[in-house]
Amino acid sequence: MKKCLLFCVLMASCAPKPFGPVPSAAQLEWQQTEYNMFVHFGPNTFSGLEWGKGTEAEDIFNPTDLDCRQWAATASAAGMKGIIITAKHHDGFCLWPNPESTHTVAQSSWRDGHGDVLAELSAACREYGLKFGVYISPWDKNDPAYGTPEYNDKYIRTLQSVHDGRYGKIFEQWFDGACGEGPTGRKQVYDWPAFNGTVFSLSPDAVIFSDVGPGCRWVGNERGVACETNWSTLDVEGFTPGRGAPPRDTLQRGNVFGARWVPAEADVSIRPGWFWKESENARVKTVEQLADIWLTSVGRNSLLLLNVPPDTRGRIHEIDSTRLMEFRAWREKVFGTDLAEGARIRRRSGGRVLQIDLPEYRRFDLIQLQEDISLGQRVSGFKVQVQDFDVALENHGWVTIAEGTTIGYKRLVPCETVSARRIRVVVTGAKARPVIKGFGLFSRS
Ligand code: FUL
Repeated sequence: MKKCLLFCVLMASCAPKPFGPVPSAAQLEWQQTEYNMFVHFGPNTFSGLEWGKGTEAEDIFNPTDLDCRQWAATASAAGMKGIIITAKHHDGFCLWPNPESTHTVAQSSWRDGHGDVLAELSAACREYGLKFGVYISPWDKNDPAYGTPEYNDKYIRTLQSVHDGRYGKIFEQWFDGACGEGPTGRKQVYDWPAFNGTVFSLSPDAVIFSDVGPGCRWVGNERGVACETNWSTLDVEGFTPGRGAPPRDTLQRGNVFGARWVPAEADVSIRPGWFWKESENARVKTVEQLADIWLTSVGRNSLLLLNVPPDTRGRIHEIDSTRLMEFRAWREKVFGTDLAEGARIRRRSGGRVLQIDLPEYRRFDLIQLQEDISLGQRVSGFKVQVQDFDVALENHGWVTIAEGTTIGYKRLVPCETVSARRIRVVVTGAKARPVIKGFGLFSRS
């Protein structure tokens, strides 16, 4: 009994402790979703504009066959875990009957003013087991109060009308940083502490997106490309979303010793624009383009938020949904078989070396590494080597096939096709004792 207790105490004292900023439970769950659907839908779907003017008549919003269950079924079949919708874009039009606004579905003749897209989508997400999130643009080109302190109060009540529980749990609140002129030519000074505080008071588990978080950060471009070095930590002191955000290269990389856990989210559209346009039907991204995006986003410690805009019927177009299924098939082909399956994995040198012995020679061209981020992000450099006595006699035959910097939640490292039986990961730099908890090998051919 005593021995057993001593063993437990020893094990506990050897177990790695958290180092630096760590994710909250909500951020961890968010990161594990990996791949979510972004939905841009509103007056722009019907006008063909990317940024509406705010003066559009409410009747312009008139989907002929809205089917949020089709969106949810598509997202689920595509392997996504959640949907985030533009409940309000910069034109100010609200897809729900927001009592704070006179520019909403309630003023349109769509469904005689009784429609509520958020109600339909949140119900569809529940039915399909998806998370539900909202983009509520602070920039409002319609509201006459925009540019005055009164607008901040109205905007807070707007947030409350979505986060008050009527649409169920909201997993992500998307705050776009754009801050242009309102209908009177004035710009707004946003009250970010009050906006964030409102969301947290009603949806304590929501991950808040903005240029600087606090839940997750913009990746610094709209191409779906994080930097190879991508820290989930960021210094946010002195920065505000929109005006005065950190430089874009910082957003792509994070800060190595950043004080807060603010992981990257890569938002990118499956089409050239964010809103649906018939003229872009032939320009939906190819599977090859989506595969590249997967490697540069999810494969570089970022979440992928892929925009799939519904058309004027209010349905995801057949071209887009077919492409999503083809892309899923590609991921299943590549990631469906982990060639490291059955390997004997040994940790050496205080976790700095991971030695992998496969049951036989196997061919691969993609290596997957994962840190246990619940303890913080630690690794700043690594090498992947294979043992080949025929090629190199020095260094016990270890030949480097890939090198990298950060790992984080997930890192996918492409390499030349190699056939190997003994592999090792050597951590060449780390802020604290490395805790690599995932290793995989895949073949893209
Ligand atoms: C940007 C917006 O201005 C675009 O219209 C789009 O919503 C994109 C996701 O964010 O900042």
